[in-house]
Amino acid sequence: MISTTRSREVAEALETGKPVVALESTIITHGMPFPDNLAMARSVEALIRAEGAVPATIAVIDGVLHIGIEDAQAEALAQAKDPLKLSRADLAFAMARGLTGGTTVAATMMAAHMAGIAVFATGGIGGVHRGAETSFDVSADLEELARTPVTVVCAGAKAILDLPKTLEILETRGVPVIAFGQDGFPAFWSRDSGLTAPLRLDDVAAIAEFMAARTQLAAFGHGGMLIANPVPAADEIPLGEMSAVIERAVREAEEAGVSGKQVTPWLLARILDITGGKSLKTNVALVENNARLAAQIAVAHTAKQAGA
Ligand code: PSU
Ligand code: MN
Repeated sequence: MISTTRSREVAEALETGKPVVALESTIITHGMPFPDNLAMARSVEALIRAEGAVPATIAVIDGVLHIGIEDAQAEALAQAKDPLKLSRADLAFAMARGLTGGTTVAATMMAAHMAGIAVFATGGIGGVHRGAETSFDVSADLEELARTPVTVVCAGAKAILDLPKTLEILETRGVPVIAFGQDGFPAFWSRDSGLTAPLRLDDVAAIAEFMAARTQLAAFGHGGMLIANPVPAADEIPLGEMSAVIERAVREAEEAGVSGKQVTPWLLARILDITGGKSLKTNVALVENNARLAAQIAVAHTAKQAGA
């Protein structure tokens, strides 16, 4: 038997129609080292509360799918030995086997939608990897965005991916990609990727309007949408500076024969090493920035639903 549980705070918020923001946990288990991962997990929850919304960090702990975790559980996840990285393909597997793992963007979207949560904040989404024409490595995150109606706030996608191909797949699969407050599609550590985002919106009310309009067209079976929120200027590492680091890490991953779901965590850890921790500081800043925006969107979205 599989089981799902909601934290008290999240259950109460959902039952009374308060704004809730989902958070993923692969970023805790595989995206950042301890103790920075734990500090980040705590600070994003605090930022969401400060905006008047309730955070719901999603993870599988001993086979139970948690929608909202307690601080002690975040602490355990942040230090877990060999936790799994759970995407659509293996979420139910971990639950059936009583295992522990962080949920990716794809699996977090599934859980959020099941729980009735419409807004989700993360750092960066997975996408089409460089060399995908031979490796076929395309993240399940893109497929999930195409099918599951959750608004995902991210800082774009990392330039470890093939960004033009990633945007092409999102367009093909009917996923709106909206840059927030600028024309350019942001590239995670960098505010600009050199690519123009397909859509642009400049304020939270306009995003809530767009979400409501899509809900009205639900008969067409819409999936999610992506809000690409550039990292604050004070924290960014310009693309020019990141490019050489990324090239090197991607080359080394190929030489080491890294494949499958190890690719993204391996590259993240390697880039952190090469930049001497500078990339991590930017990573934390952009996740915090996304949590703040996601909370504001959730507040505007619930107000709109309530007819306010
Ligand atoms: N990108 C990041 N940091 C991350 C991830 C992606 O900048 O931690 C994680 C997210 O959980 C994302 C997952 O959903 O990696 C994508 O992995 P894959 O490419 O194997 O689908
Ligand atoms: Mn992959």
